[in-house]
Amino acid sequence: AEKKGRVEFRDVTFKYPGAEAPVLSNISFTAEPGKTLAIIGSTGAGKTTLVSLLPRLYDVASGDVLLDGVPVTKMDASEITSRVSAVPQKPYLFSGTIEHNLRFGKPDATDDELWDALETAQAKGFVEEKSSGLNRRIAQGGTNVSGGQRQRLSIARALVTKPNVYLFDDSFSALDVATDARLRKALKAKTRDATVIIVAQRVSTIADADEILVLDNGRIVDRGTHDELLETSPTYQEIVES
Ligand code: DGT
Ligand code: MG
Repeated sequence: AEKKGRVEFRDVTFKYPGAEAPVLSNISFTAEPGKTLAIIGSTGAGKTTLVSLLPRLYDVASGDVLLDGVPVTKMDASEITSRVSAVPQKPYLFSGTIEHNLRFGKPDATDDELWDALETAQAKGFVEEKSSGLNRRIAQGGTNVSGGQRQRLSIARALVTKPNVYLFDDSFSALDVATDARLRKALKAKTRDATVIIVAQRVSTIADADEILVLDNGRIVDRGTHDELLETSPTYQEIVES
């Protein structure tokens, strides 16, 4: 069967409700199953806004966002949620147990699936270190868990649902470089058939992506692989040097 999870943006322009100027203009790209698409750009460039359009946190003003050829505006929320897992830039945890947090997108997941996701997300040791394990309580807002652990639990939660598309919005920035590398290696093995879209700040996080979009001021100013962009994109070079 054909792999599912092809994401296509067709000439997308987007304005926040009530705002005057668009924060995204004429965005077009395709992300394919089995591949990793990365988005990089300075703060305020529009990266989070861009990835919020696929799960329909907002709807586009003009253009189309398509999932396997179908505009997301024609899909219902439960279909999108089951097919697209987004790890937000500010991950949220509910007050409740770790298990409750991990099962959020897939209530019938087995314990093995939870541990497998935790292992991939480099969060297994953190959960094992207390005897309460999966029953460990997370305080409201996840305040008894560090930022990096919140990110990893949020990544594990996304893995549990086994979606066609993963969106990682700056999900690796709170991790040290070694953990970041280990996590992405494990992730790659687990998401082989899925479409992976990664928003990143660090070039090292995305250097091996199949395609990188350089976003500046709401526009894609350059695109290519890491090696191509090093040659062709002054904006990318600036990010590399920063
Ligand atoms: P980051 O996370 O700091 O690297 O920045 P990006 O690239 O994720 O930028 P983004 O998409 O959060 O913001 C793009 C522009 O949109 C920026 O000028 C701020 C504005 N913006 C973001 N969220 C909202 C919102 O909820 N309402 C309005 N009116 N503007 C917003
Ligand atoms: Mg952002």
